[in-house]
Amino acid sequence: MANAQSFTCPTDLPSWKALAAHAQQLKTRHIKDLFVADDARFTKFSLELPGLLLDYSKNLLTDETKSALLALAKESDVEGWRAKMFAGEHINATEDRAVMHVALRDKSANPIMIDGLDVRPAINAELERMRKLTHKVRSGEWLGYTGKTITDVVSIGIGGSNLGPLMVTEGLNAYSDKRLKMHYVSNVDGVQIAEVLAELNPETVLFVISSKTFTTQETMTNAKTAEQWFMVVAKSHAAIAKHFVAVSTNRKLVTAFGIAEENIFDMWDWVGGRFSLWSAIGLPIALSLGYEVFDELLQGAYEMDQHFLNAPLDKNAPVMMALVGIWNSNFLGYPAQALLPYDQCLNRFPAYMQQAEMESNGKSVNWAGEKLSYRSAPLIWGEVGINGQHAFYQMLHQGTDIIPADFIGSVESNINVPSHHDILMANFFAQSQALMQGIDADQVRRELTTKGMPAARIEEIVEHKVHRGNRPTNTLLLPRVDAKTLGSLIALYEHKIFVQGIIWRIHSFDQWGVELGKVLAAGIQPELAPENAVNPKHDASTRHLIEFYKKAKQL
Ligand code: G6Q
Repeated sequence: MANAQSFTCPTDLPSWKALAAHAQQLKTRHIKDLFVADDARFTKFSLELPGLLLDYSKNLLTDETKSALLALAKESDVEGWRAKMFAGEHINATEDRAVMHVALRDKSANPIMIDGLDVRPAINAELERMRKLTHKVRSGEWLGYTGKTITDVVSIGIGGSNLGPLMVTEGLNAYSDKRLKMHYVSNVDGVQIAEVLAELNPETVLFVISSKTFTTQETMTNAKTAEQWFMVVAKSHAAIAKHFVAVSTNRKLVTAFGIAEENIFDMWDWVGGRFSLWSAIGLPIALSLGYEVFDELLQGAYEMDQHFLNAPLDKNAPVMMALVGIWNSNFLGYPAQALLPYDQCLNRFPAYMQQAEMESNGKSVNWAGEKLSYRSAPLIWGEVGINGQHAFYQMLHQGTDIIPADFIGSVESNINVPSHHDILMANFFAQSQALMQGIDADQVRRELTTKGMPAARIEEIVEHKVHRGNRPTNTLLLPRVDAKTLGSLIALYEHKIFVQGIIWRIHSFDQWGVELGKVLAAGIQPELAPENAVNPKHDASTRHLIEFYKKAKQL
């Protein structure tokens, strides 16, 4: 297995030790003073790529920090591991798999070798099948069992088989011709599917069942409910072929479910669920926006892959974002990381990236299974920034914890409503400035005095109005949120996650932490039936909760 070789714990690396000592000095400094001291700060700590500006100058870092962070990347052999990932080595060691979502968007003509096999023909074949299906459905050529065209698509899947397509279709809605109405069902709470089905006609709906394993309980339950709803009206199993398609690695189970062979889209075990929107899991994206738009998304991601592969580390956006994140979390001790898009099209981006980062890097043992003595993924959370300003920004500005944030905005809005975008962007620029600069007591006093407030009253409230600032942010500016820039943005974060996982020496591509709860739920489920007893071996809390639930249900 690829990671089982000996490795140096990051805390033993000279660069880590240097960074730890350096952090003690820098903690006494203020970012605004670093700007005063260095006219070239923005130029030094920003990167301009085609379609993306990354400004990381509003972080508490200097030239010395940057050099030491780059040394950390070198000493951690980020470049070597990057080469291994792109070469299809089994870097997902606990599952003994390659990690090759990059293959899905590789626009070169070169062979892509995984386990001794060129997978390019298989990838291209699936893309071509996606293109054809998309064309047929969108053009009206694909007819339902009563000869009507498809008007609605219901995508059933959860986690990695849901969040990506949902985020992208919602985000790029401005590019949709609205020929098909999209619906997403992920929750096993029947409320969601019931509400979706209530407004649909079985004759004009296409269900896309997306599940890499085709065993996920939530997805299978929703798929069965959809099938039953459909059969009540259609009454013919043959009709299913015109209304159900599936995306999975598990053809056997999909066929057993009753979905026609020709309606099964393949994916592969070397694509992790949370990195799978580039595969046929992205079918709802293509159906909603057209295959060409999906292809643009792939193109954008491919361009970021090429940048990640080829740019020197100090000019490499994913690498620099990863290093700045590590600096903030491991050396300055900040416990979380906010994602704050100032573009409605990125509404779901924080939720999507929350899964990508926290499921990948929320681990507490290293490659050798030893307990980490340092933090891995910080808490990743966020919300559209302008809404956040009226909700949780209070804590970002004045709370006891410092929460570094990524501000993501665009030069042009996808829908130009006069005057709105500049108002939005004025807030975008102002908030990261405010977080960095803050406002001290003397400034507050001056402002309140100018407003005519009596001195005694000023002294009562001055400390409450002080913003200490020194709160780090990155700013990412896109020309606009279109398929290509969104593809690049997602890939940027994917590679950031990869780099951080390598430096932390953790397995980023497994997710064993989601298993235990599933196993326990399977044991509890039969206990919820009235005729069955609650397991007396449960802890007292769980036992009482289940008993309370069962009793209340029978009232
Ligand atoms: C992603 C995770 C997880 C997964 C879902 C759905 O990396 O593994 O979110 O995508 O549990 O799994 P299936 O696609 O197998 O239904």
